[in-house]
Amino acid sequence: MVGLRAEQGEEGVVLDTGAPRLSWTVADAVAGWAYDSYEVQVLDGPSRVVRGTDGVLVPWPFEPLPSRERLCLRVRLGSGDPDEEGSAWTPWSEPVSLVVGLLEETDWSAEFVSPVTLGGLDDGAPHVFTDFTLESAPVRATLYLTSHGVYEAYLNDDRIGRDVLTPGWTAYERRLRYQAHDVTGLLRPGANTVGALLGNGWYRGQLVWPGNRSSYGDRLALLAQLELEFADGTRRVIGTDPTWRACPSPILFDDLYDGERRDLRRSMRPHEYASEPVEAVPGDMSRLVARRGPAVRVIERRPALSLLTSAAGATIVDFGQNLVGWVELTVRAAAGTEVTVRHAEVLENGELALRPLRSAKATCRYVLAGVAEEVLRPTFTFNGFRYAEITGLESLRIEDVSALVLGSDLRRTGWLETSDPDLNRLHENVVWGMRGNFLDVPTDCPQRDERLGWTGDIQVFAPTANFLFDTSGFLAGWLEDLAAEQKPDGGVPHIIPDVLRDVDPAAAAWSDAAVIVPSTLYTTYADHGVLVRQYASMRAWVEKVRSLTGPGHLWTTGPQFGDWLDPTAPPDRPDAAQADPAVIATAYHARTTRLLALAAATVGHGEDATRYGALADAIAAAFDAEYVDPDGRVRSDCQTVYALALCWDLIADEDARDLAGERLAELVIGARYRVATGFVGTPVILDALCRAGRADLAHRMLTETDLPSWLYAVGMGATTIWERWDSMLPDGTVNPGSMTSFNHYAYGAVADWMHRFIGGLAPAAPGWREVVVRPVIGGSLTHASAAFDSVHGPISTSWRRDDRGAVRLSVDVPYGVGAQVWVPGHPEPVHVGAGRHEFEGTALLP
Ligand code: RAM
Repeated sequence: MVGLRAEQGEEGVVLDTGAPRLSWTVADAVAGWAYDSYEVQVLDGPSRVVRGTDGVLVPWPFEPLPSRERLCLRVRLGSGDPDEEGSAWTPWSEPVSLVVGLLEETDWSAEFVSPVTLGGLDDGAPHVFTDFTLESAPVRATLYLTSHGVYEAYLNDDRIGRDVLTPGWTAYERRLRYQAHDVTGLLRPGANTVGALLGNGWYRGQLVWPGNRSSYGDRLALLAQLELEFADGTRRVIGTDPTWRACPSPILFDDLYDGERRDLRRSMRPHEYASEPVEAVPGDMSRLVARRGPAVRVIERRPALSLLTSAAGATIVDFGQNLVGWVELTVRAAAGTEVTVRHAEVLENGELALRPLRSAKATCRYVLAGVAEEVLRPTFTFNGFRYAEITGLESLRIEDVSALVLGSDLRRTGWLETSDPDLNRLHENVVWGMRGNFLDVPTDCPQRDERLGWTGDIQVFAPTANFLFDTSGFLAGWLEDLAAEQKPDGGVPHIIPDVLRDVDPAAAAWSDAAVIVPSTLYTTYADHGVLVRQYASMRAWVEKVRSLTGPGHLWTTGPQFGDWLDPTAPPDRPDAAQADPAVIATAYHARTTRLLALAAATVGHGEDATRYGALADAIAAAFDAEYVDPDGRVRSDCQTVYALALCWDLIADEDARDLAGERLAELVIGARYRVATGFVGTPVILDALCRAGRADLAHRMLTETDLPSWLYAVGMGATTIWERWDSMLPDGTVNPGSMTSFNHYAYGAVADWMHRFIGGLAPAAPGWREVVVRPVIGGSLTHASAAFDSVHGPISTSWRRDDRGAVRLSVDVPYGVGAQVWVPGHPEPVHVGAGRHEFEGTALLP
């Protein structure tokens, strides 16, 4: 069984290229079977046999396709000439359909249009529309559209598609995504109306700090192009131009941070309002790109768990899960009734804890029309919440409330299950942290007046993210924004898209995302194209740091975020860490330069590979000489600096390295297994303990429940990963610091360790072509299983140990992947290929 996909294979995405790369997986291959050729066939079109043994992102085997082309494609695999007798070919894959987007600027005849008097900064969302008449229904109709601001599009009374908050957020000045929808079924002979509501979104709403608006411009605008094809072969294009009109809508106010106000007495139909003309506004068409990853959608509907009464007597709904999205209410009440929904992640003293939201009002208000049953939910905002306070209704039934979970509609690819329910909850919290913060951009948090693409956060979380969900398109697109926002001297902004607009951004671990994130993508998806595209950006960043360090290679200048939110830092000094920022910065410089050298070798820049390899050696040597004592002491002597030095091979002398490992163990034991790391140390601390030969301590630390620890939050009822180890204090009050989110994924980076060391699944070659199966069986765990849906197909492990330490391990490997299996208790690995493999061993740890 062969499964084919084109590019990232995301649902509902038109291709931004006429030469899509193809990939396939092979399921149920008979042992010993292999192919040396593949045949790609366009249904009702040409077919090509190509020699090749790899099915990951192979080049398009035909002439490049033009804009708007659609076709169906299938593949089969085998050896020899498929037409010759005796040749062994698989059956054809299921066909896959491709649609090419608008590749050329000249494909667009529409222009950006904006209302003239409506839709001002303090107005509600305008509706921009046009009417047209059709003599007959078209055989095909495609609507391409995007906006300055966010839009929700309609054809007649039908909402178009399921995507929300489109076109999402990119570096708008340089990259603006458009969407394409097949709307054939929505058109009818006679009168039709097409249009879209426009909200402020990221373009014009608040961003970064309270009251900061219009980061990209102060006029909302729509670009829409409806292309119709009729049975007689004629075509017609209806595009936004100054003949379109604008009118008000039921949305009176909208802002991502503050929420939305809707008057349901007002119509959604443009003809029920007086309308005004629109005018064309400038809009650079060369910025328009098709999206790479999936759109934001409602990805789950969750019923309310319980209704509570707040200390002041208001109704509070508990959804049982901290999540990101909308509250949906079904109500029956008199016209003019005003219903208010406020959101919070936690309760404090029986009320919504609103302080962590800072200035974000996170409030949705509705004035009811008074019809039999009204469904209330917003459009142009989102909230991070577990609790919602609902006021204005005389009564509320629990079955009338649900939470609609919003997020980029990523495909789940990774799972882990253990015998410890607390670890399972921790892992589930990481998954929820990712769901909520992968909302078009990888954000730090989803609830307060921030919600920004902080580079440091995604840099540490990327390996975990790449395992849990298919991030190949999502992060590849975000990296294009990073490169687009990079400064001419190579400086990398601390948030992407960059609305902070620092003049000279360069912070270790944050700006290093420019090199580290593409490297993690290559490891996970073997997408050579990402490295090729990002290479100049990666190199420019390393060169920027080189200019800061000078010939001594030590990066001692600031400002630096350092080991952000180290647990010993006072609540309002998140940067006041134990780790010396120069030690961190220099370690990162070494790490990133090493990754650049590897990338250079991969994309065929041989000279750079040699040069940056030597530079990485020199930086490591400078680190060693300056920051490491012969007795293995690393400057500032705390968990984080040992973790970096050990994980990134920054101590050359073996004895010194062993002593550093011992010192780390001593620090961890001295801290009674509690975490003493911030954003930088946390992702590597358990790996470092394993490198120091103390996997026992890694297990012990992971299962510690006292503050600060991962399981402290679990014990406090957390359902997501918190920004601080103690976002909620042991007495149930909220940390007084001005940054206290309950949904920040950075500390969730530990899940990557859990996948590799508890699940025992680690990639050992790009695209997981090689995998190391090496669960470290210990602590209180009696069984665990992990699964990863790789580009070659599903890989999984499962182990169980009995009371006497006997372990049974099973491993499933797909075609195209080789696994190095370390059976517990055996000194040497076993190498296996496709199939299911069972092993018996003995537990390594008590
Ligand atoms: C905070 C963010 C983020 C962090 C930066 C430095 O405001 O929440 O997590 O990366 O600061």
